Amino acid sequence: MARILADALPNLPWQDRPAGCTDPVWRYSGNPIIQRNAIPSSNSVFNSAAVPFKGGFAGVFRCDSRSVSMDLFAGFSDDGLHWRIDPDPIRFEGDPEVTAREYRYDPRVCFMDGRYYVTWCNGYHGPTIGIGWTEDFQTFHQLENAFLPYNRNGVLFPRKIGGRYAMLSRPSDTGHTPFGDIFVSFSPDLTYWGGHRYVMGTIRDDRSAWQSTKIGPGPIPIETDEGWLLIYHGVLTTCNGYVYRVGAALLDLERPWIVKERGAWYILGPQELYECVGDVPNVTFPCAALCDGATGRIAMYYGCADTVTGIAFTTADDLIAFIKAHPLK
Ligand code: BMA
Repeated sequence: MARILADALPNLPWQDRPAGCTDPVWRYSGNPIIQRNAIPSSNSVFNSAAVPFKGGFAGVFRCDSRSVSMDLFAGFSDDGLHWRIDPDPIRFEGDPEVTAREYRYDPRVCFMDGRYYVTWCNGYHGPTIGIGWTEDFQTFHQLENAFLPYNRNGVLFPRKIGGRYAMLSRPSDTGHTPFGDIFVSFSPDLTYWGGHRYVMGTIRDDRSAWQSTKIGPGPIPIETDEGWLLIYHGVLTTCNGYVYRVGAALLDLERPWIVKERGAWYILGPQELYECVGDVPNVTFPCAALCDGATGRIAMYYGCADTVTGIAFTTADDLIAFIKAHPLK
């Protein structure tokens, strides 16, 4: 039985696997949990991140506006399912040359050393990775951008590895990026990043075609006794455009550029109407996973068709058994 090396989270949002379901991940029956018009200005609310906070939950949400601008908003929840999102965007304190907003999207939130670190795709003469932190989800401080453009999907590990902070990312281009592999970078101070190592890339043949165009890290990696459980997105180019599915892999705990296991089969993909129909059809895009160290349960938040937010459930055991049963060879 795989063990999640994290605190217990008895109030993790949860539904049991439906009778007869053999999928590794199952959706919440009340999906989507956040509608596109959750705040007065929003056209869509998706690709967002939640963490345990003060006995309940807090999060950072991507709300695209009705002028179709992209920005980040704080939100709070008692149960992880019903959210109150602040109608005003997060204002970051810091060097005005860095905090000046072009656009902000696809946040992740990582709790480390008493702080909630936020990483996101930040417009700075092209997309790069912004980093900030908060202790209360009211005051947010912004640090230097982690990388030069172009990069999307910056995802911190929840502890230092070999004495250094570690972050997965996906170097990209300034457009819709028809390529992309996952790398890991290290930093002594969350400002200067280096020691870049290649983790894993696309599979450009039919061993695993759902991840043939590009891949990118999703939620904060989950530490288990079998390795870092990485949930990631993979993209296929079809005659109707990109299709975003979700996969899983296990990375070495101390050398996280070494892939121990990787599934050939996706774990979740656009199949429900709210995942297939929206502003960008056929997108399931995971950005956060709550986990319970006591039971191994995982609740994953994911954007649906770039329009609404859903939640789905699994366990570390289910995911690891699934990727071992359908390994990439
Ligand atoms: C990516 C990002 C994501 C989005 C995806 C599908 O480039 O914009 O936020 O979910 O495309 O449109």
